[in-house]
Amino acid sequence: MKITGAKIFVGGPAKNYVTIKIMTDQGVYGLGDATLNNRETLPAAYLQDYLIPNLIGMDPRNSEDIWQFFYRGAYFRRGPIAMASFGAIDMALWDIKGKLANMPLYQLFGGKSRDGAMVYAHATGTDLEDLMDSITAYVEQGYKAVRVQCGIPGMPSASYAVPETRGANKNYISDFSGVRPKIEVWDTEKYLRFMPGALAEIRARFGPDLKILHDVHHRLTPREAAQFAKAVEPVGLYWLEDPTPAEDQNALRLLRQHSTVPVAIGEVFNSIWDCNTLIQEELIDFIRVAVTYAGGITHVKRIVDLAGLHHVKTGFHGAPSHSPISMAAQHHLNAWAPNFGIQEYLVLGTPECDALFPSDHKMENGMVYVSDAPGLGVDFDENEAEKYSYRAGSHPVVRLEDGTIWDY
Ligand code: GCO
Ligand code: MG
Repeated sequence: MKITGAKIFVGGPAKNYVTIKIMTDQGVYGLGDATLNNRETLPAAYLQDYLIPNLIGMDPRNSEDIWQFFYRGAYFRRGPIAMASFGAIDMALWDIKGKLANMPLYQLFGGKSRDGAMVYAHATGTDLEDLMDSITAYVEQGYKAVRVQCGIPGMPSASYAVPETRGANKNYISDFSGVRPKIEVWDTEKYLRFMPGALAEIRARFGPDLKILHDVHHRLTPREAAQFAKAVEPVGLYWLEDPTPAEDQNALRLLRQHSTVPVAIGEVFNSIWDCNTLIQEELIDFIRVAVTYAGGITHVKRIVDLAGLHHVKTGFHGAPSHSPISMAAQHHLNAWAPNFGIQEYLVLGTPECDALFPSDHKMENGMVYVSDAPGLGVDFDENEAEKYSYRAGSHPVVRLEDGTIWDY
């Protein structure tokens, strides 16, 4: 069996997705997602210029060997662009494998460990009351877990994932006004004064059962993160996400010495080597990698197995940055993983998105039920894809009030 060709599509209804379709001499094709948010043209070029010409003629069933060929063969290993590109090919090869076996992917991993996988939604508010309304709406839809982000009093601009005006829906994933980012202003002291009390009020309002998550988005120093984690301990958070910049593996040691709050990290990690120390030293509770830019199913499965040895559960990244193709790959891993924790899930479910990526993975009452179709269980409509093209976008850049650059 041979790979005969592959096509790349960049674009989408609400944001740019990078989709690969790999064709074979037996008519079976596979789909992969190489979306690297706000840098989408880069994995597309890596795939187009180097990886696809090498793929042609290879046996698509040898997904492990193909992964090793590209990873080791690159010499300059890791990094989000390369790993997103390898990841997309890997997903597509698993999709082909599942279709050849006539089985949904979770069967090839070891079958189902659960019926449905719990997901969390994103609640956000300009102020605490606005946020309470947003949480209520999700609770009423049946969600068991909600990530909560709130505007900080006195902060000169909206902070991470928080809209400018009440009830608005902020697209903080991409600002499509071009490659020049918007500037957001941040003040750690105001955040540290306000947020622990706000989280306590949310717990008091919604009672003990709601799983409350909060994302610090890498903005605290290790000492500040330890202080924050200690302060929010009585809230009983499901997790505290990215309290410190993710490159600094030492940072979490100090937090661990001061608090038992569960820590989630890893959405910017690309490799098992980025989380090896954190997992083996049991400094984290949830690993947040995504199958897209952490090298696909083959590599993420290794991370999941390593994590399982150290009581670390999964909490895969699922911001709208990812297309329904990589989300489908994660639904299959979530159905199987013995150490599954939770899945971040934002309903892309617009008619345009469903038309571009038809699938029958189901979301009901805050749980995802994986599709039983062979392979990934998601398709890609090339005619629909012709409606969309690449639009340049960017993440905001954060500055302190005196102008100093800070972490987004
Ligand atoms: C999350 C993330 C995202 C990122 C986004 C960047 O927890 O969902 O922090 O919201 O900001 O993926 O592109
Ligand atoms: Mg995050």
